[in-house]
Parts: sequence; C-alpha cells; structure tokens
Amino acid sequence: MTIAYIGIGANLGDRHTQIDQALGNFAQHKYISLIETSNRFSTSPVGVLNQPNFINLVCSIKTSLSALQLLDVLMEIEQKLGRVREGKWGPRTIDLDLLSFGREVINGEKLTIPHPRLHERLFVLIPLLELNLDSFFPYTIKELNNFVNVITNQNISLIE
Ligand code: PH2
Ligand code: MG
Ligand code: MG
Repeated sequence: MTIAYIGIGANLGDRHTQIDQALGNFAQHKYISLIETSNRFSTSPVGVLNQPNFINLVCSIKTSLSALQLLDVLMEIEQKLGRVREGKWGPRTIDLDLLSFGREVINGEKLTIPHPRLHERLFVLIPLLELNLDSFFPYTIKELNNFVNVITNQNISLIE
C-alpha cells in the first residue's frame, strides 16, 4: 500500500460538483481508498492568466496500484467527468495531478514524481500543508492563508 497525494483543480462548469464526483470516484475505486481532503481554495490562474479562477484542493489516498496504474485511473476519471483539453495550462472542468507517490522519485516519459511544479505553486503547497499541519503547526488553515498573503510580499534568500 502506498500513500499518494493528488492535486485537484477545476475552473469550468459546475466546479464543486465535478470535484465531488472526482472524490467519489476515488472513494469507490476497488484499489483506492480516500484518506483525507483539504479545504477548497479559490485561486487566481497561474501560467495562462486570461481564464476563470480555479477551485483547488489536495487529497491523500491509499492504493495498491503502481504509480503508472494510478496515473491511468486519474486520466480515466478526467475523461469520465468530461475533461476537454484546451491546450497546456488552459481552462478545464477537472484536472487531477499526481503530486507524490510514497517516497518514490520517478523521471519517466509519462510521469514525473514528485510533480515538477509542485514547489512553485501556492495552490498546491497550501492545501498540502493543511493536510500535514497537525504535525507541526498550531495554526488553522484560515490563519495560515492570511499569513501567506503577507508572506508573498516579502523577500527571502538563502545565505550560502
Ligand atoms: N492549473 C494549471 C495552470 N494554472 N492555476 C490555478 N490557480 N490552479 C490550477 O489548478 C492551475 C493553474 C495547469 O494544470
Ligand atoms: Mg495541473
Ligand atoms: Mg494535469
């Protein structure tokens, strides 16, 4: 059994319902169990800027599938929920991104794990942090969200 984190995004159609359906598909899958979901966040688009705001969240799952099998399942669910690809980083009804798969590092043709842009996207980092918050932070996700809005105006650089 492997614990994996999945990033979920939607910015077209009935976003909350599509997200509910994606989570329902995880919960009902024979080889997947849903562990936890973060709150949902309204986020401004990153990359292609002239598109609607997204709803983003992260969930953790447990699975007996391999990473590539899980990737196939994610793509199947995207298709089932009517995903139409509007080019790279364009608007989408549902986007399911495999962020991590246990502690595996994968640099394959179809799949890069951990997700190559995870660390530069607040819409992934904040919900990921929320799911791991208990372990080291006394703050609620709301407080943390407020801090981040302050933090992103600050500069920090590592002294080497
Ligand atoms: N996904 C992208 C590109 N840009 N921006 C936000 N806010 N949320 C996303 O999920 C997102 C994005 C490509 O998958
Ligand atoms: Mg994505
Ligand atoms: Mg994707």
